[in-house]
Order: sequence, then C-alpha cells, then structure tokens
Amino acid sequence: MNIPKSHPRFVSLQTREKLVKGFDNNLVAKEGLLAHGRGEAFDYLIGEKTLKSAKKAISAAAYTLQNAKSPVISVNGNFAALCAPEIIKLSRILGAKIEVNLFYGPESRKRAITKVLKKSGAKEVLGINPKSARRLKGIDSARRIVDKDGIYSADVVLVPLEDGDRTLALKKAKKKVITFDLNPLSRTAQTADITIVDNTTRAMKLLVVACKKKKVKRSYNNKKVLSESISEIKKNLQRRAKLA
Ligand code: PTJ
Repeated sequence: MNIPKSHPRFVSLQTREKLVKGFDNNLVAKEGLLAHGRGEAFDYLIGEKTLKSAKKAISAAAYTLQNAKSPVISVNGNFAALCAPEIIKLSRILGAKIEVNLFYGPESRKRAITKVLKKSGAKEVLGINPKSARRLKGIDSARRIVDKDGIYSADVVLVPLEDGDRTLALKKAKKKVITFDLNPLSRTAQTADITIVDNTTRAMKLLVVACKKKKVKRSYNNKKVLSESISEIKKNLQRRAKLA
C-alpha cells in the first residue's frame, strides 16, 4: 500500500507491526492482540488523533503525577511493546517506579518485558521478585500479585489497557488511578480517577512533554471529560459521514 509516512493509517499499521513483533518476542499475550484490535476500532472512530478532551486529561494526569509521593507506572505486554522509550522517560522525569504487572502472567513473559525495559534504559523494574510480592485484595487474575515497594505502597498508579477489576481494587486500596483507554465506555475508563481516551502511542509522548512543564492545579471532573470525549467522537463521525 502506498500511504505517506505521516498519514495516521501508516502510523496505525506501524503500531500493529510492533504488536505482532511483541507477540513473536513473548512480550504480548494472544489476548493482547485482540485488545489491540478493539483499540484500533475505537481509534478509527476517534479519528486517529488526540481529542481536546484527552489533552485536558493529560494535563490533569501530569499534575497528579508531579504531585504524587510514590508514583508507579504499571507495565503490561502491549504497553511495553508500544511505549518502552516513553515509559523510561516518564519514570526518569517523575522519579516514578516501573512495575511489570500482567493479566495473563507466565513468569517468562514478565522476564521478557523486564529485559526490554532494561534495554531501553530502566535501572530497576519491579514485579519479578517473589520475595517482595504482596496480594492486592479483590482481584482474581495474576494482576493481584504486586510489589511491596511498588504498586502496593503507591499513592498514584498509571495503568494502561486495564481490566476493570484491578482499577476498582486499586481505588479500594485508596490509590489514584490514571488510565489510557481508547474506549470511553469501558469499566476501567468509567472507574479511573483520570481517563485519557487516546492511543498510548500518542498520549504517552504528550504526557512526557506535559510532565516536563510545571503544571498548575485546575479543577478536573473525569465524568465530565469522558462525556466531552463521547461528544467529540460523535461530532467527528457526523462530520466524516457528511464528507463521504
Ligand atoms: O496484562 P497482559 O499483558 O497480560 O494483557 C492484558 C490485556 C491487554 C490483554 C488485558 O488488559 C485486556 O484484556 O484488556 P481489555 O479488557 O481487552 O481492554 C483493553 C482496552 O484497551 C480496550 O478498551 C481497548 O479499546 C483499549 N486499547 C487497546 N489498545 C490501546 C487501548 N487503549 C489505548 N491505547 C492503545 N494502544
């Protein structure tokens, strides 16, 4: 296909390739490929660009992360395959810990993800040492195992491509949850404190830039921003349908 490199479709195809490569290299779960497919469909509806509402959420996320005492970036297979350099940059800017936490959790995949993060420059990656493992209440999946020095004691957790159960469990454990989810209606999107309705590939870059700047506190209401994102998607679709 002859698509210009700057075209969103080209970027989307490149992203798909990264996921497939991540699967071949034991970073991404089979289910992670399915999750990506769902994400692609929502990204298409969004128009494959960052919405105004997502920019508001990114700004609020930056303020919250900058003011956190013990921020943790939780990493799963898809996030590692797509955003390893940005994860490292963000952790350095914020002094945030990085923890591997998987839904489908064979230890070999955790080790492969840790290796990629270290290759990208991470000094320390939590989530692989059984001695510091603790259980988070209210979760049945492998995600319940967290590190005592990481997610277990964090006040703010950045979680990509989540499952609703863990977001709820983290909130019950009195942690602030910031998530990326292209689906504004997902349980995670609706439960998190701050939901960035955008592709991690675009939003992580913007979050890194935002966290470098001194942020001022602004009032933020996640439900309101989520409903703004739904209105923006609706308008986008109406505009595109008229053009067709
Ligand atoms: O932890 P792992 O590596 O074992 O894998 C966990 C997966 C990703 C399989 C697990 O979290 C999962 O099943 O996720 P779900 O329930 O399918 O939810 C994924 C959500 O993320 C969906 O709402 C997708 O629309 C959205 N999504 C997919 N890709 C992206 C995304 N959101 C932002 N950026 C993306 N690149």
